[in-house]
Amino acid sequence: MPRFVTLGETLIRLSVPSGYSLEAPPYLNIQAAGAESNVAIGLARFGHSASYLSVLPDNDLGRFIAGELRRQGVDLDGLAFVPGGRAGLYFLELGVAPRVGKVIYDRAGSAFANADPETLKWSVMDGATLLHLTGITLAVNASVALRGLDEARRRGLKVSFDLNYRHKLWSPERARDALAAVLGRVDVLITTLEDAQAVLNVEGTAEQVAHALFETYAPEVAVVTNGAQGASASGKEGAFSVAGYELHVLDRIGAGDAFVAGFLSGWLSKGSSYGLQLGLAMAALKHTYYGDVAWVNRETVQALIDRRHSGWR
Ligand code: KDG
Repeated sequence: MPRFVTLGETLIRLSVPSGYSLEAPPYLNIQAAGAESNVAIGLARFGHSASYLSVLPDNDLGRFIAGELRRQGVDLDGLAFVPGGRAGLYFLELGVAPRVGKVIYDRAGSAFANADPETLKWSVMDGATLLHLTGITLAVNASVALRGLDEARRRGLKVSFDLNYRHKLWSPERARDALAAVLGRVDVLITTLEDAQAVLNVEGTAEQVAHALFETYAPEVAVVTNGAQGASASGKEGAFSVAGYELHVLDRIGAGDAFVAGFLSGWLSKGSSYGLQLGLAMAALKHTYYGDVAWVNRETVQALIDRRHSGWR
């Protein structure tokens, strides 16, 4: 069985109920949320061994985040608690078509952003199969992200990287400069079509962009998601595309991470085409839950895939 490690920052997500404005929240719902911890949760819910490498403040909020990850089955041996720091926050107003959602970050100076790479418990990667991280971590603490890449490479882990561009963290130009040190060193390169265009200036359909990324950066596989349209992969095994699902969107935050968890699980067991199927089913189900977590497991994801194959869409 593969063992996964993900590296990143978990924030506290404070969301106004759907249909309300952040200017007048009747109350705020509190959850632990972060791209890489969402992936660890997805993998753990699939029955995989998933460890989370991060830094949290040694206070009640840090322990709240750790508790949420623990109850999802994520291994926390890679968590370092530091005194005196703070947890990053984000405030969220969910979009309902045609109104787009709104995110306000309050994360400057967080324990993770300020962390010295020496603080992290890199040895949790010993004997693991794959490290996953994203462009968010590169934006928030580049020294930690780059050290993570080195530590994974040194131990012979595969590395998966989701570009995950966040315009509130940095400009496309700054992201492109930082990504130059990363994209040629990963085995699985994942991005949305939109981010590939905006940040990497690669134009075309999802199939064409996946092929271009595979040719340019030579990962084992490049994966491009295109919202409800589906996703494409191009790699050593060949090129594959799978259509997305018709879905009802309650909350899209975390859907990309759900896709990544499904893709990595499927790709490592049966290759890219299965990875795309699991990833898209997992992401579709995530849209139907409030919060960053896809409350699914292997059986519910497989049941959705089977229903589609029996003619339902
Ligand atoms: O993918 C979902 C994340 O973007 C969200 O939970 C917040 O991790 C987050 C971030 O740093 O933006």
